[in-house]
Amino acid sequence: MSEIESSPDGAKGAVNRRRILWAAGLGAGLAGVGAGRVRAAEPDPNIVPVPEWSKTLGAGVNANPYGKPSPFEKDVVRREVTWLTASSESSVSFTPLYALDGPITPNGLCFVRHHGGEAVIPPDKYRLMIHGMVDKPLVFTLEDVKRMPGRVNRAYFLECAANSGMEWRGAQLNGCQFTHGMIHNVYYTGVPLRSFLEAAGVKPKGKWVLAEGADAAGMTRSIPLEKAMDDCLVAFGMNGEALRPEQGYPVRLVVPGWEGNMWVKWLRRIKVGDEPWGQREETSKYTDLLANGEARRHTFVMDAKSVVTNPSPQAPLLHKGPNVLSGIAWSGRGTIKRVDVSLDGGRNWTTARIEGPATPMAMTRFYLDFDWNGQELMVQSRAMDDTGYVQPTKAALRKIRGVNSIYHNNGIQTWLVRGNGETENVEVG
Ligand SMILES: Nc1nc2c(c(=O)[nH]1)N[C@H]1C(S)=C(S)[C@@H](COP(=O)(O)O)O[C@H]1N2
Ligand SMILES: [Mo]
Repeated sequence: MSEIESSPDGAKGAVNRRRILWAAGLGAGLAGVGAGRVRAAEPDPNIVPVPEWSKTLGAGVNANPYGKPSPFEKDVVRREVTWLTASSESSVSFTPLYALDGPITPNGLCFVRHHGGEAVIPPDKYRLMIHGMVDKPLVFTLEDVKRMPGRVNRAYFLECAANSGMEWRGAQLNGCQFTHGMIHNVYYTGVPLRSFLEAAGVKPKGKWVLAEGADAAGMTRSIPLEKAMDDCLVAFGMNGEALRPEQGYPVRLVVPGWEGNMWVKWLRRIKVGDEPWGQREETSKYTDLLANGEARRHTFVMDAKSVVTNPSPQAPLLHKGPNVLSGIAWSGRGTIKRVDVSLDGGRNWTTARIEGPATPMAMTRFYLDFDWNGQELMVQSRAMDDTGYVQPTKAALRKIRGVNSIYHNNGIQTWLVRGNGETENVEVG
């Protein structure tokens, strides 16, 4: 199958992907969009005998007190790209987007990004401090956090600003797990941050908050008070259970639509101040150097973006005839309104079917049923949100941002599907 199977870190040999010119390889007769008929095997009871697994009793109801995926799904796991970072305590593992469906990411497969490894916090020792320019500094236990009135459940995507960051200078990593896998989308249970700030009483001079984590990195970010009072959450649950340790157990900050770095895990304190603090993660990191030498900073919002997850390099096309193309789209500015798909490198577009909830700042699933007769395809998707923003091409993005950037690459992705179904990360020029 794909080379990802043989090299678990995915990327070796994927460097310098072939740059495909606009018209290259595109003959006449592109795939007809629309469903054909799936041909199933003739029903002959003699060739479908009672299978082995029907002849003995299976395992009991509590063989796994905490359930696990089927052993046949053992390859559906987070993966690292080992050459990307020097140590795994300050690194990232990627969501296996190619093997997932629907809009929600399972807890055990949410990508993980640490700067100082995972903090282990006994829940009875947990404390959240609200201080700085407030009338009354407060300290909350975990029980206090859970007793706050106004608890909510909200699905939001979290995307690291560096997602697709390795692709700024050209197609590089061969799989949507690696090009787009620094994203997850879960249901958070938590309390609006506003409630904590109001309890402490923000002084009129307070305009920013500093959020700090209790991990060895002590990660800190400045957040405008307006955002903190708007939709940020102090979250303790994900997809109906406690936060996973790697996602910040017992409490993390949720900053809807804004870059993942601001979603401080193992949240320890919120300090109110009158200006941003200029921490490492908002100066030397998470700024983008433009071609003219100026740096874009405080680029908080994640713009609309999408990617086709099937087919993709780790999920090649296996059958001619009817196929289901699938992908995800999201926008930090609002709700995904429409996703268009091209099978010919951006010449012709068909509107995909959005399926399942499309809510503000959450991941949205789309499908396109299409027929494949074995010809080469150049698969792309283009997201639009309810502000009217349209996901740009990579060429358009480079025109404004140059190629020095790491962060905020939301350009349109292209997958080349070859005649044998194998799929590769390419760019149309
Ligand atoms: N305390 C703390 N919070 C943190 C980080 C960290 O290293 N320490 N990493 C940040 C970054 S860069 C991202 S992209 C997200 C990743 O969240 P996840 O690990 O749940 O995917 O958490 C953010 N919050
Ligand atoms: Mo990040």
